[in-house]
Amino acid sequence: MGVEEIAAGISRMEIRGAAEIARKSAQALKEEALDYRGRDVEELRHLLNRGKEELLVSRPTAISLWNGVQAVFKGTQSSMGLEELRKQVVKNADEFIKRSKEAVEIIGRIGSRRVRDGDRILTHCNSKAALSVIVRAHEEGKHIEVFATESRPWRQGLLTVKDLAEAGIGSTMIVDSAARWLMKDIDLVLVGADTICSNGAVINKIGTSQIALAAHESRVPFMVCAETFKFSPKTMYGELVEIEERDSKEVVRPEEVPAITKVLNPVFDATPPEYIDAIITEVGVIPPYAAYEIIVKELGQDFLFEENSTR
Ligand code: RI2
Repeated sequence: MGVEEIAAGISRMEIRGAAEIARKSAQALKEEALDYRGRDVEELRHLLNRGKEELLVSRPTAISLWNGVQAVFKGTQSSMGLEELRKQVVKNADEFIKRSKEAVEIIGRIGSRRVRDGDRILTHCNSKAALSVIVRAHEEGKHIEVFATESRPWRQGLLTVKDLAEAGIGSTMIVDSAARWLMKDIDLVLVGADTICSNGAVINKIGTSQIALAAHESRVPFMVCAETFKFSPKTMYGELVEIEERDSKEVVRPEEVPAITKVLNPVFDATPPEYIDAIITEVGVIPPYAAYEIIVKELGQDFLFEENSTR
């Protein structure tokens, strides 16, 4: 599939999940470079930059997509010849895809140590990073009970209960608004992330912040499972995260509400760091306030300044 088809698939959410959209975007740019049959390095560079812009607008909230695309372009100086540029793009894309998959597995191993035998775990939406922790704990023989929210309006919870069943784990689904009612019976909340800001705030599926609030009220540990490429260098320089609002038809059919009625469909929200007990990454378990360190150490100071110097 070419860049255009991948970008369209991501914006229609046929391709979804913050890590998966980043991997598919890297793959699309790799194929763009491999399929180029011209002999003009500037033409290839133009095609890759055009592809980058198309991919970046497909899902504006998840920084994983931006970090994934940036990783593909790393070290592609303008002095490079055609074959050198092609090789670098392919190498970067392969490395990003490989490391991103390894990261999920490492998060599972590290996160499972925070799951106790007998824990009742609540998860929201469909996060492969959060599921990696849950499945790993199950594989290690821990007796866990898993509750999954439906995650309206896209209902990613249906994917979660299927993923769990495929791993041999039964689970219980609840409607999103039952989360606080259930919290008295929960021992641990595990969710994913689309973007983690430099102040430790976590952008994730709409409803995450309400669950975090309910967990905080009930003293239930609330942990975010996220690869380091979900941390946002842009927020370090003051940029705010755009909260994607999608078509109201994902919430109700037009004929279900009076013409005078509006329907709002924001699909992400922000959870402040004070409601987050830990962020489980592939480089370790960190407090949300260590997000700044992760951004600088994992993405590199020079890279940050370079990106912002072109503003
Ligand atoms: P992984 C998803 O967004 C959910 O918000 C999920 O928590 C997050 O991406 C991270 O998912 P959407 O694609 O990368 O369902 O952990 O809108 O799979």
